[in-house]
Amino acid sequence: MDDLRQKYLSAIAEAADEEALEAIRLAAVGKKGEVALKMRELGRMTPEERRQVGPKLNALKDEINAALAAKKAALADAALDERLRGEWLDVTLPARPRPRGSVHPISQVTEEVAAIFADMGFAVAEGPQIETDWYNFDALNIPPHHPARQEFDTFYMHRDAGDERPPHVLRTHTSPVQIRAMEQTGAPIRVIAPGRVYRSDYDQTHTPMFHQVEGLAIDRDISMANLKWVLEEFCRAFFEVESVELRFRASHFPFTEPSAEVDLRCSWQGGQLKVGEGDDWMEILGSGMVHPKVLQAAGVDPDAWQGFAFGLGIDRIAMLKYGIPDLRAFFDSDLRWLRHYGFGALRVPSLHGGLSG
Ligand code: 2NL
Repeated sequence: MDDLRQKYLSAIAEAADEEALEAIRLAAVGKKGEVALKMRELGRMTPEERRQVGPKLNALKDEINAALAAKKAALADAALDERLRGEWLDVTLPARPRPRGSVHPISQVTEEVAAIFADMGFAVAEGPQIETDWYNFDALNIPPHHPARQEFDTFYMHRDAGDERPPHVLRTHTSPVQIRAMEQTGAPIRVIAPGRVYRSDYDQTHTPMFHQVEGLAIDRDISMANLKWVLEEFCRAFFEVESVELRFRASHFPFTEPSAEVDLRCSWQGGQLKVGEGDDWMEILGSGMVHPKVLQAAGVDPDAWQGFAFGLGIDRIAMLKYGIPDLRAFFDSDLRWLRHYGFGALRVPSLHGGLSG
C-alpha cells in the first residue's frame, strides 16, 4: 500500500495538466483503478485482515483524492497567472505614440510670461478685443484729436450714418484690460494682461494683429525701484540666465509719468543672441509710473495710490528667445513651421519644472 501511495502521490505532483491528472485519477481511484482492485481483494480475506486493511485502503483513497483536488486547483491558478501575464497592459502608455499637434511659440511664451509674473503675485486679466474708444484711448489720457491717436494706426469698426453709440475700435494695446481690472477690483492690484492687439501696419517687422503683454502694479508706495526689480527678475527668468543688466532711457507715453524705455544688455555673436553680457543694448519694453489722470479715469484715487505699468511685444521676445527669424511666418499656419518651432503639448511651463526645457 505504501508503494501505491508513493507511486500516485509523486505522479500527481508531476502532472503537467488536467488531462494527465484525469488519467492518474482513473488509474488510481477509478472504478477499475488499482485501489478498486485492492478493495475487491478484501472479499478473499479473513474478517480480521479485512478490519486491518479496509480502513487503510479507504484512507489511501481519500488521500489520493485530496492530492488530486489540490493539484487541480494549483494547475488552475498557474493557468490563470499565465493568461494574466499574456494579457498585461501598460495603462500608463500614451494613447498615441506621439501627439500630432504642437503648442504655438506665442502660446508657449505667453504661458512662460504668466508663470513668471504669477510667481511675483500678478494675476492674469482678460478683456474684449473690440473696445470703445473711451477704454482704448480716453481713459489712457489720450483725448480725441490728440496726435498720439494717429500713432496707433487704429482699426475703426464700421458705423452706420446717424449711429450715436460710442465708436468702437480693435484694441491697439491691452491697457484697456487693465483699466477694466482697476474699475472692477480697485487698488491695490497686481495684474498682467496678455493678448491680441491690432494696428493697421504691415511690413517686415509689423503684422496688423500681434501680441502684447502689459503689467500693472498699484499700491500705497510703489516706485520706479519696484518696477526695475520686477523687470530685471522677469528678464532673468524669461531668458533663463544667471543675471541681466537693464538700462532705463527717459521716454514719453501719454499714460505714464515719468516714462522710460528699457534696454537689455546683450551680444550678437554669429547671429546668436546672448543676454546679460556683451556691448549691445536691445530695446524690449516701455514702462513708467501710471499717470494720475489714468488712475482717476479707472476710479482709483491718485492721492492715495500709485504704481507702475509696462508693455512688451510677445511676438518679438518669442523670436529673440527661440531664434525665429521671420515674424510673418508666425501667422501662416504652415504645419511644417509649427512642427519645427512648436512645443510639446504636454509640457506646461513653470518656474519649478522649467520654462522651456
Ligand atoms: C510699449 C509701451 C506701455 C503701458 C504700456 C499702461 C497701462 C495702464 C496705465 C498706464 Cl492701465 N500704462 N501701459 C505703460 C507704459 C508703456 O507700453 O512700448 N509697449 C510695447
